[in-house]
Amino acid sequence: MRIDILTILPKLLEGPFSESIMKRAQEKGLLELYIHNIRDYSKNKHKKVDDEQYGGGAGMVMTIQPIADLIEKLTHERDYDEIIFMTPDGEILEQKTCNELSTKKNIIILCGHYKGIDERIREHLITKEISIGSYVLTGGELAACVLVDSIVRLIPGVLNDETSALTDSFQDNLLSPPVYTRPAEYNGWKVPNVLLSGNFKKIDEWREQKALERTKKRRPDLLK
Ligand code: 6GU
Repeated sequence: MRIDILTILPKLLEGPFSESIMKRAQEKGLLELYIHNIRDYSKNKHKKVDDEQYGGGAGMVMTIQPIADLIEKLTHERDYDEIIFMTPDGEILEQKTCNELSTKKNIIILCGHYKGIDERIREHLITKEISIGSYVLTGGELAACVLVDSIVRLIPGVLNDETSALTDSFQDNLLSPPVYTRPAEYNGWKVPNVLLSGNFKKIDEWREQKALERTKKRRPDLLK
């Protein structure tokens, strides 16, 4: 899978993808990630990427030209399945969308900033708008990191069996059951006996029941 991220703050994105599983996905050739600096495409003599909004009002707006030129350059080189804009007024990201996006070949992710971007970019160039929750971030970069991480870990071969995405919370609309490791007792805090029993049928039943209990208590909305 190829992901192109368009940003005015490329440094914010480089760190998270240079470590651990995201780094390994790239080394294994399962993810091709390109981070583009929108400013590099500005034809303005001061490399400006924003301007005052028409009609007046506080806050700068990202201009069309550098973003449109960059998107046009990319779409001439290959076909993209989605051109996504990260914005707090987009559709809230759910596992279902992560699953769908993980099957795509090429996607572009545009990170918004300032008051927003010129509406005509959204109207004419964007195919999907995503928010990562009902709160406001200073820009779309951290949200883009969340989105990419949630997609890439679903690409076959990215996770090993131990960390397999199949047993994730949310994949079956259930939260995960509690987990324990050695020692069996710490400060008088005990691991549930059933997990030490060696009876795997009982253990599976216990885990299922705990997952259901936890979901009912914490996220009843998932059971609807
Ligand atoms: Cl995608 N962008 C910004 N700026 N804030 C957000 C968001 C995105 N998702 C939640 N809050």
